[in-house]
Amino acid sequence: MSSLEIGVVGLANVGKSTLFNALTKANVPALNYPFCTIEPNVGVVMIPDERLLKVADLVKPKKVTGAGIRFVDIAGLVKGASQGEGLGNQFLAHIREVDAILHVVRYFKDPNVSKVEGSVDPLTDIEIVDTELTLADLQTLEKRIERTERLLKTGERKYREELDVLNQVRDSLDQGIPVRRGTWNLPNDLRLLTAKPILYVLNVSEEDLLDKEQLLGEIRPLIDKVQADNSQLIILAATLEAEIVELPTEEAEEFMAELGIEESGLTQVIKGGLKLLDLVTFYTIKGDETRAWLVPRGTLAPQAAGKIHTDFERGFIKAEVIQWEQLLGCGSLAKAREQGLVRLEGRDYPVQDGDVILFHFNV
Ligand SMILES: Nc1nc2c(ncn2[C@@H]2O[C@H](COP(=O)(O)OP(=O)(O)OP(=O)(O)O)[C@@H](O)[C@H]2O)c(=O)[nH]1
Ligand SMILES: [Mg+2]
Repeated sequence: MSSLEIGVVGLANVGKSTLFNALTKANVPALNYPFCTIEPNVGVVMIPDERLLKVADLVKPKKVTGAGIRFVDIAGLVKGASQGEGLGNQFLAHIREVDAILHVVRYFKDPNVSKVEGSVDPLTDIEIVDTELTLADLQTLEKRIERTERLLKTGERKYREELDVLNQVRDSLDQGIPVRRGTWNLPNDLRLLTAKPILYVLNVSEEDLLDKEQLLGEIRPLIDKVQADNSQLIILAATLEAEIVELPTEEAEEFMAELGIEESGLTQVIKGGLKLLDLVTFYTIKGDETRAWLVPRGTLAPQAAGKIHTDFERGFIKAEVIQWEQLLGCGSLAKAREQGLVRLEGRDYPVQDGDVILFHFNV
């Protein structure tokens, strides 16, 4: 994973592609027509990072590379998608590989934009999508269970264990409990959809944004659900976000202030995503490139090195580490070394957010 991958899901016509466009500035058609997204659309954005810019200002490399977020926009789901309704299941396959799901829920009430599943009702809509993800997972599990049962005949013990877990997960899913609620020892390649963390985006109207208090009162049940699930909730107006990305920075800021928007949708999604997945950022400054990298909190130095190159992980010797602010304070890595502020860390060092790291390895 060189970037964080996020798959966008939701019912038809809720504003997924509008938001995807705003987030990536890509140009996929956003039309008032259900299922206008018929090919999966993929867009990558670099994560804006002030710390990276400051470090680069000091190091003056030829190239500065931020960590990326990759968005995958898929067609709207409908009731029965997992059974092949609508454009259905085929699209769910496009998001098996993502790290997290961005679930767009419609709250704007525009009679001109047809709504496929009845009235505007976030919790019911979420349930429909959840059900489809659950059904898709059940299908994946059934297939896997069949395969494992066949492999069991080889007499290898691990298949017995795998089958037990698969059956337990299936039973739990059958009761409507998403996989992410449990801690299962599942095969890595299974990639169940309900195992992925969820970032909900409530797509509201301009008026809703102007009366936040009223809005928050109205959606209390949704907020409670999101909290109970350990998910994250983002509130934005996709159409406004799409307008904002077209404006020059200064005008965009003015426009946002007028509308009471404190942070752009992209900033909110990035922050929410990093928090949801509990990711930390570290920096490398070697050679021509100063670069930001994302790893899950608790990642040890050799595995962090392995993100850069698999050889780095295999041949890992040690890491020179300094917090970015300390490095800035010293003025250069050489001076930081002189002052004894650069630490030597070994294989058991968990990378901290904001570390600048120089890996030593032999290949
Ligand atoms: N009024 C209003 N309309 C919106 C908003 N967000 C999206 N729309 C409109 O809703 C229609 C559908 O938006 P899309 O972004 O294409 O929706 P989608 O979820 O990608 O739809 P499918 O790909 O067909 O599932 C378009 O006409 C958008 O302009 C919003 O916040 N307010
Ligand atoms: Mg779309």
